[in-house]
Amino acid sequence: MEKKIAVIGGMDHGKTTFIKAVAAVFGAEVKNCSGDDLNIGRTETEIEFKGKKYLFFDYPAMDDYEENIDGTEDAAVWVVDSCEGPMFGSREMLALCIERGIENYLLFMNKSDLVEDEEIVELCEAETREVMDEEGLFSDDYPSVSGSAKKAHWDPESEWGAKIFEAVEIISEIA
Ligand SMILES: Nc1nc2c(ncn2[C@@H]2O[C@H](COP(=O)(O)OP(=O)(O)O)[C@@H](O)[C@H]2O)c(=O)[nH]1
Ligand SMILES: [Mg+2]
Repeated sequence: MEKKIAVIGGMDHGKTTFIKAVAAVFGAEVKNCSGDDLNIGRTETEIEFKGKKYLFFDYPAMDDYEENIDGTEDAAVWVVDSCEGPMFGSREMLALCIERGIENYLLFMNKSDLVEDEEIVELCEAETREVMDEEGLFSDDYPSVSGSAKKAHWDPESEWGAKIFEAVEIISEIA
């Protein structure tokens, strides 16, 4: 059975780029699935890893998540812009996932190519974990990877690509 991995996070924090990076690293196709008028622009890719299939997907807006997240997802990747931290709106998205029954989470601290001071990433991650705690998760239980979806998408063979690989490896362990 295919594992379903929701990619969540604030607008422009890099959800779709993360999916493109996963596709690039695993040599998979990216699909832009346009649905009906209410529900357009789902991006997805399906990869195979260690004999299992994983479907990564995101949507453009909170409404789409509201409509589609149903708890059958095996995990969620929370993509956070490392320059900004958890954006207003992403808390609601996390709360929705928790409420609908998603239990497994990976934090992906994105855009680390733009951050000069490593402390900023750490601060943003700490803020993100605070949101998780406030939403009732025990944030220490959840892994994180910091990387750059954009760089990995451009150059999947690079060290940035290796970070995406690491993220998928972790997902295969938690999902
Ligand atoms: N510098 C940099 N830009 C990124 C990175 N990931 C995404 N972006 C850019 O951020 C913008 C928003 O990305 P997108 O994936 O569409 O965000 P989404 O709204 O969360 O799906 C785009 O211009 C991306 O090229 C990254 O790791 N580094
Ligand atoms: Mg998107």
